[in-house]
Amino acid sequence: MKYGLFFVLSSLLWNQIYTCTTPLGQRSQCISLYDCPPLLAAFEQRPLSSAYLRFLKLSQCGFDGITPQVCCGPLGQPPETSTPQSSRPVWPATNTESNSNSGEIDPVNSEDSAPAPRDQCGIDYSDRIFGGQITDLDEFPWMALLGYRTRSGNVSYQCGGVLINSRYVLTAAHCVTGQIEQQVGSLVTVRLGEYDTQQDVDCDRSTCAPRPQDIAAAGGYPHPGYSDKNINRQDDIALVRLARRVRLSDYVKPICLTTTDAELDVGDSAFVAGWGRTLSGKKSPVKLKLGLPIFDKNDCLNKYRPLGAELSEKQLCAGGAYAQDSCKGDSGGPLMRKLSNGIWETIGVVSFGNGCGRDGWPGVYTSVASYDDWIRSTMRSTNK
Ligand code: 4AZ
Repeated sequence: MKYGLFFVLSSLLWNQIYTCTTPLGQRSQCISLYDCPPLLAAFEQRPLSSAYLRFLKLSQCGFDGITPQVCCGPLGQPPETSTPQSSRPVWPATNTESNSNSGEIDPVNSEDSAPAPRDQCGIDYSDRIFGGQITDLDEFPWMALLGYRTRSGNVSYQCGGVLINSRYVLTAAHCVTGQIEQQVGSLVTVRLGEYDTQQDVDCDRSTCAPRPQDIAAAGGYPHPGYSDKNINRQDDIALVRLARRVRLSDYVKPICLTTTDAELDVGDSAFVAGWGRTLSGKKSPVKLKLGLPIFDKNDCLNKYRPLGAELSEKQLCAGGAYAQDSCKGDSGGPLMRKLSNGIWETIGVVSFGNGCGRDGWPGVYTSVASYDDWIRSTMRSTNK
């Protein structure tokens, strides 16, 4: 499908950034489609409606190698409509078919400036017993996969994250900035409602889940204190704003953020989930989960100090048993706990470790409680 569109768009050859006029008559810049969130979001809709296709064609201003260049601006109804029929507008905010996948780019909604309200997050109706590794189809419906545009033009999913309201995903700073950009590519898309990455449609014995939702990443906001150079990975936390609101369902729901006063004791059980590397050394195609105990902070400090990683008060340690750990690919995903009222909250973000699953070596997690203010203020300032 994508190559089909590349072909349609390939009528012009142009590879420099230059100013151009969008189909809506605005002056803008001719840049890569992958650097233009509103048009990328339209491009990634499946099925791709003929209206979006037409708008994308009108927006195209060149080609850089195999990458279409677009005159980047908001989607809208272009002035001269040569398409017959349909007097009904099909462009953003006017498409009210709730189940359609034609995916308008939503206007800013002030509800998205804060984490989901406490009565609307962390709800998981699945009732499987922990200890098994494979999750239920509808378990941990807040899990997100972060996709990066590689040099070859493909999307590679390399990090996890959690949905915290209809428009924001919480992840690790090292999943949105630094080495990952050189080693993998830039973050371009977020997948929600995924279960088995090798199946188009995921089903269990009785039901099938809707297809996953792929939404362009409109912005990645790493904590300003994060630096790749810090071996202790302090402030390894980030928010990703989606180019449109996700459709919530049984398979796509936000998780709660832990409240700042929540105490954690050594040995308390916590859980990680994701599609990261398993003992086999390969990334798991299926969403996995694992129960882990909170690890003593002082013991953890003493373990990591000789490696030059001085852990701070804003980090948590969990795990430490052989082969019971998060690993590469789980980064950015959550360390979670289930409260006695059945509500799930995220207490940590998968950050780093000394390898994976080594006996006596817990994984290190960014403590979400320590960043409550930063999360809220960043959501307020970026939801524009
Ligand atoms: C990684 O490389 C990674 N065991 C993530 C988490 C852990 C180790 C490595 C923690 O992304």
